[in-house]
Amino acid sequence: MQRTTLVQYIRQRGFSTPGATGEFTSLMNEIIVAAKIVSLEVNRAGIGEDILGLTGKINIQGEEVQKLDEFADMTFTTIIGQSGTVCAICSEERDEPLIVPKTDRGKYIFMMDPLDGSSNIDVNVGIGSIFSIYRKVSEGNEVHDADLRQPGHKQVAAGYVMYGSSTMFVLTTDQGVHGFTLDPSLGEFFLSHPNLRIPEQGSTYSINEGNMENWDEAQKHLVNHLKVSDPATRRPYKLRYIGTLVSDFHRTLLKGGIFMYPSDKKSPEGKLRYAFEAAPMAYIVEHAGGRASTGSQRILDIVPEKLHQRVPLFVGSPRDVALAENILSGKGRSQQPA
Ligand code: P6P
Repeated sequence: MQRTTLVQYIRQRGFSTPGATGEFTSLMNEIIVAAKIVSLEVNRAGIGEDILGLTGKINIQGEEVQKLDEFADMTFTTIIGQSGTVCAICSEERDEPLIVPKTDRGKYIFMMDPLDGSSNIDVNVGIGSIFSIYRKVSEGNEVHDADLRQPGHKQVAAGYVMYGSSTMFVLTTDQGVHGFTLDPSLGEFFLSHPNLRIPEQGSTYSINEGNMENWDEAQKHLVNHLKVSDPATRRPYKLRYIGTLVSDFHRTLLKGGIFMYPSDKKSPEGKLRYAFEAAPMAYIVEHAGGRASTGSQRILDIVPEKLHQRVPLFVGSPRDVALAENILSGKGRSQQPA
């Protein structure tokens, strides 16, 4: 049986895109190389060289930087920075954007969370890389703020690499959401999950209930509503929470349900970063028929005010996210017994 590789898929997409110059194809191929290198390092972490553990540094998010965080950030930055396809690289791990030297600039902006789920690295739980690609919008060769603070609906592509029981590369451009699984014996990603579509409604909710005392009353009401038994609405929902966005999102994408990281007293703007986590996941889920909001506003409509802006995130099956918005707005509370 003919098995399509990710490289072949990208090339075929390029051929079928009017006016394509090949620059996007080149950029995607560099992302694939970086993903394979990080996957290799993640999968042999703990064997031989000392790649696990902390670097002793704190990043702009105020989080302890793991050695694998730094490795992933350097790998993606170096490979993509030299590709001649991007003019700026923004990373969750870096305070400031990296502006590519004029001689190496291309027309794309690359945003990434190089290694998401750091707290799970040393305990061998799923982690991942998240990326997002925009076109430069300002005139001329200089990179401006407007290029780095675009609303999520301006993305031209978004995806993630999940370093789990197998390494998966999930990608959306403007032609559906597709999953590719790495065959380590060949070092190639093969199409394994074509045309992913999220179920209209799921039966799981995903949230860190350890934060409950910090939630507002509407959030508490929403989670309690999901726990009440009502077979007609598939309740009670099951709780699934891994603590790595890529893993919790991937399960939600395949099985349906809702992932929530609301704002709370501890994180008044929410914890997750707009450019590096919420916007790419929102772009992917909408292309798979799902929905993503802050609980009241569509994620992809937000114009970020700063590079590391955080937002609340409710993402998943359209019916589940709509129910959450309904209850959070207070409208749904009267009809929905807790
Ligand atoms: P908490 C990982 O650190 C991360 O950025 C996301 O991958 C994940 O969804 C979230 O934070 C987990 O946060 O507060 O539950 O540990």
